[in-house]
Amino acid sequence: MIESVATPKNATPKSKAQPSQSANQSANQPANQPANQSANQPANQSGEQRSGPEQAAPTSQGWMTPQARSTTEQKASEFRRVLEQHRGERQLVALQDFPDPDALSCAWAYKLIAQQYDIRCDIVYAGALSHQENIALVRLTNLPAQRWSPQVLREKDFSVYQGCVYVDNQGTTTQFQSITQQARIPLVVVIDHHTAQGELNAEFIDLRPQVRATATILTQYLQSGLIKFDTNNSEHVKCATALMHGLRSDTNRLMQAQEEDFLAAAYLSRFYDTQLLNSVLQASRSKRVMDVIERSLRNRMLQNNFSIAGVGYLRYDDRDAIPQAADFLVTEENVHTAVVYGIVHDEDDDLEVVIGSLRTSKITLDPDEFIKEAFGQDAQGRFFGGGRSMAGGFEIPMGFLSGFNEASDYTRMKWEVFDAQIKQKLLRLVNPDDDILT
Ligand SMILES: [Mn+2]
Repeated sequence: MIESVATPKNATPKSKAQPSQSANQSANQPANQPANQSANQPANQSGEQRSGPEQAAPTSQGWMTPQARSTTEQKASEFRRVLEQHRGERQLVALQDFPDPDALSCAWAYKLIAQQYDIRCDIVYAGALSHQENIALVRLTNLPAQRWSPQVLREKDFSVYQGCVYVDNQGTTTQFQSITQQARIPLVVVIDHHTAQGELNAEFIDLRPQVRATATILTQYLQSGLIKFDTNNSEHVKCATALMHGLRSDTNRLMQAQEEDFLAAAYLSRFYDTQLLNSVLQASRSKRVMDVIERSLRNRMLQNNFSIAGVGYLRYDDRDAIPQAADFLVTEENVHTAVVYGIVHDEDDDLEVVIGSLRTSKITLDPDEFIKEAFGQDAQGRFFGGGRSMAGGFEIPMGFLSGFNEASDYTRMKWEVFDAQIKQKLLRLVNPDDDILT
């Protein structure tokens, strides 16, 4: 675990806004928290000013674009029906192996919605909470997510679950996909904003690739009345804060937000705790993460407005240093796209995997397409990665070459081979004309 997370000292109400480092986003601009906003005065005065829930509901619906409203209305009634059919069951909400704030907060919102149907949810991830803000988010809000290590996974009895749920992913980025398939746990719900990653066999699917954050979708469900948030309920306030963080984090602090994301944020502003959010955003980076960022800076190669950097080996718990380094490299003048990758070593399982992140500010570059095109598919026809608007990631298993070797020459050689291979694949797209010239 990264040791540097927000301490209670950082979390004092008096602390002023610091430069924000949204979990997946660049980190060089202030968080712009209005100074006069106070967590103790949520904007929700509807209780006093209006006369009852039957009038509050249409107001909430008003916080949506007409298109979002019709999608949400249609989806919400389908969602209700599915939840009703699964009343009293126990479900596994599987997050990607390295969950981000959008995923964590949406899983929590789903859990709260499902609770109303007496559905008990366990929110689980198999990898690690790597980003300092994600650790702070989980600790400071008591977010009910559990890490199941490879050992726990081997010993768990999955027969207690009647259903599996993916939020902010489609199973392709979680080890739980194969496990739940083997255990024959039916896939009940998928809610995501990534582009379709293949055939999905779920009872309820809400895929909206045009939406910038899954938190926007879940917030629209809240607005449609699937659960009524209450500012006097601290769990609701914390979940709304987590959703606000997820939404901001996936939209580069709302800079890439679209109308419906802003409207969702506006709705959440009635409930969320600004001071709590501020504490999460103030989590500092560990030295090891800083070292990876330094390596990326030193090793970067600039070509055709791309910045490409291999950072060598890093520990499993520091995996999130890679997207943070990419966030940083893309801020350089004349750079529109940054790709950072390294070999992540998992000591628990003595496994190694190449992990990479792409960040782009170029509107015409589709990260999903770029990564699929650059790295292609594995023997089973699965892509090594994909993306959403402005960001993408990839994971390439090292197979037979995986595992620690004491000979430093061998370790160096192995890195050089992977480094050269990844560069070659990327440069084919960065310099498309080279193929013709040589
Ligand atoms: Mn997301």
